[in-house]
Amino acid sequence: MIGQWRLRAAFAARLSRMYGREVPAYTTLVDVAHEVNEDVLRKRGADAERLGSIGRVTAERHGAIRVGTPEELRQTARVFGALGMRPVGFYDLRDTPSSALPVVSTAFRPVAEDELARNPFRVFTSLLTVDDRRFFDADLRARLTAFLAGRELYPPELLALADRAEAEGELPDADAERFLDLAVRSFALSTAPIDREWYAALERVSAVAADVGGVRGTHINHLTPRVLDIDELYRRMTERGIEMIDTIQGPPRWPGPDVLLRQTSFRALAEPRALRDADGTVTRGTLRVRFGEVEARGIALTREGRALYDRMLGLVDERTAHLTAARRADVAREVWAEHLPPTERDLAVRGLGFFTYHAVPGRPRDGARPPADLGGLLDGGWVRAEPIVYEDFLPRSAAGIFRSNLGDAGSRNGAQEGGSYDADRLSGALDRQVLDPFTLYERQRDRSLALVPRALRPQGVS
Ligand code: OOG
Ligand code: NI
Repeated sequence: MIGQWRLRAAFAARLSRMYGREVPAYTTLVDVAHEVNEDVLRKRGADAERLGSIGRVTAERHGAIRVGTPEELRQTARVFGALGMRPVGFYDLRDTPSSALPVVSTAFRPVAEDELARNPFRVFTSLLTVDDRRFFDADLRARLTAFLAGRELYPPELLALADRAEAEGELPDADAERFLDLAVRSFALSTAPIDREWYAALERVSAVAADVGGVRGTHINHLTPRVLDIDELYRRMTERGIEMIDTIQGPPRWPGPDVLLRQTSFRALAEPRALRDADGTVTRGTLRVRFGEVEARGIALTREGRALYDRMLGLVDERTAHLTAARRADVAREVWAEHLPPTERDLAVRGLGFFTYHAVPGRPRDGARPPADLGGLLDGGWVRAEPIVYEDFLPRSAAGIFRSNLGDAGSRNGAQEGGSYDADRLSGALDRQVLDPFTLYERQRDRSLALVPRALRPQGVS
């Protein structure tokens, strides 16, 4: 029998091998990420593993896919449900300035601590908002709806195996093999010819719409390994002659603790695709859609910490409105130094970062009473704080990654109403609850905190 986490780990590894064959520069990215991780481990020792064991970090990947309809999204949830992955977080990218991104998104990922430690594979999954009138007029919407209704992303046999794996938590070896084979193949780039005119009609609205609604299947759009020093990785990739996008998205490099998520990518490469002309002839052309991304993960921020992060981004925007992109990083470092505490201890005490808390063995001593406040407990060595790693995504970084890899900005009709979309509506479309990431981190922290008072109670006192 193969249990869910082994299925998940095997799926992530096979998907990574397949993507490496499809997009060879991705293999270079993975190799360089591993080299950097080994160097960081040598230099920093145990400290390098503060946000995850090297085993976890080496295997860690996230992928991104895009689907066209709620039904396709529900089927996707069944496939990932088999791997112990649940929808977490809601991201609405439709208002992104200067690029047409007609999608709302969630990420499928494991949620339990031990499952994340075993293999944290996650997939950022975007749903095309076909009924958003700012992007699609009545005619295009009707054609798109008809096109999407006529395709099948996953074979029924795969979905049946997925339902069994989800319900039973495991599959017999032979079924597991079949499931993995069908699942990985569902995310390969399709060789079916693309209708050139249809693809172009969608591309005029949005390159993302064309990537979703212009083809007969879905595919991995990018895969992302995790790296322990993203600035060093950026340098080494550039040295190897691979053209990277011009920034690292997210927080700047700074001397304090890593928080949230920093990401960068190499530019989408021209891939050969079969294109069909109006007269039926099929020719080979190329499309630039798929790329490789890399990320460094930091400490999860509380709601207050996240509000501070968003405020800091706003401040950086204000101060850099007239400056070059290169100066932006310097200004961001200044803003960070002004606002974000420079130590894990202060992130914890000011309630900005998520940690789990653990009574230090050896306490209580001499019947002394522990201090009542978190700062006192940490400073007096009564309690140790372990950072909780950020497992989710950042909407602005996601928009930046989408945007930097689109050839054309597309178009949006500002005179139309987009219609509101939120986590509840996405839960309805999915028929599964979209979980709130903050709640998950809070529960993890609170479970650890609940054990502390008992462990610290002076002996003999009950
Ligand atoms: C998803 C972009 C978002 C990330 O890491 O923020 C993303 C996409 O391009 O489909 O993957
Ligand atoms: Ni990504």
